[in-house]
Amino acid sequence: STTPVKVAVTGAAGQIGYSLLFRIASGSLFGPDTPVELRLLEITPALKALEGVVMELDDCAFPTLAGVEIGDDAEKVFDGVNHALLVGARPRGPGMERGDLLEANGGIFAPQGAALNKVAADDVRVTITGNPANTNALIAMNNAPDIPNERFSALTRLDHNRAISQLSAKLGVPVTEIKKMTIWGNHSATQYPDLFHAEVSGKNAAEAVGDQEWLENTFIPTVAKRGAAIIEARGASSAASAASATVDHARDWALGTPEGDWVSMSVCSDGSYGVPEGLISSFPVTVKDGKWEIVQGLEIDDFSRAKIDASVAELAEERDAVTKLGLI
Ligand code: NAX
Repeated sequence: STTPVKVAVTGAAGQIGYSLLFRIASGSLFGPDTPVELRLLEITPALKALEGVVMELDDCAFPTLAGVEIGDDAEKVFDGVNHALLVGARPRGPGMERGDLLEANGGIFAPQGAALNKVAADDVRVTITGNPANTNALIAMNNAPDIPNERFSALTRLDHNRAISQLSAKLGVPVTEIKKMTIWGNHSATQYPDLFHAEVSGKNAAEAVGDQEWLENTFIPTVAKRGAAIIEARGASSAASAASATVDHARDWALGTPEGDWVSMSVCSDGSYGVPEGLISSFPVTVKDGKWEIVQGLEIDDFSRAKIDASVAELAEERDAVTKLGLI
């Protein structure tokens, strides 16, 4: 029998957790032949609700679910984990400034990074979904000195999937015809969804659209502000789509990206495309044998350059703020 893959999920009693856990347990992440053991972290007051979620997981009798452990102590829950999906975060409350938000999340992601550093498996891969995702990932990474930087990532796959969906609707083509989508920069309103390198049925997507006005004034803001539109319509933030994107991200990182395509992941910059080294920024990446590589050699025109630079400047500001707070 195969040894189960240990997957930690934080914020497991939250809305994303309620969708994500069932996807992982049912085999959507590693396929029908790989058993998974779930390690679920919550804050103490949410443990009772989490017990209820675990009752429902039990009631699904998933063949791939080898076990579930829950707790409020990161060092226990993260023990031996191969994948850590850090979803739980502190949302921005009324009257909270960005600095307050970064500080509150530093109080979560610094100790979680340190706990992973201490007890996670040697091959651990860490994905941060909880916002502000890129900077939370930066904090966790910098508090885990023994885990290689390339094992930390932040989720921009939801933005990537949203961009594919918007383009598919605009051109009336199936999503399967769209390849090489890229989200650059921060998972925030400054993100840059790039159609100049994307392909539709093998042809350049920006040319297939042939409408710079739509690209600039409809496509980019629709993708970047989709989260707010969901809240407006649903009365709650995106959850199932965020869970689905988290599964896509972790699966492609573990099992690889398809030949002739790439995905968007926020990873530690090596200076590619002028993004300062050490920032966790979204790039086009391919994955092989569990290792991501930033796609090299793409030509960046002035329009794209300005968009990437603006989003990266925001990431640099966030890094400076958490540096001042002593979080990294
Ligand atoms: P919820 O508020 O429903 O759930 C968050 C859960 O995290 C709660 O159950 C809370 O008790 C728990 N939690 C808080 N602090 C914790 C800690 N220190 N350790 C363990 N658990 C802790 O939020 P939900 O809708 O599930 O969203 C979770 C996070 O994902 C938020 O930060 C949200 O902003 C972020 N998102 C990120 C997206 C992305 O694309 N990167 C998109 C969706 C989502 O907005």
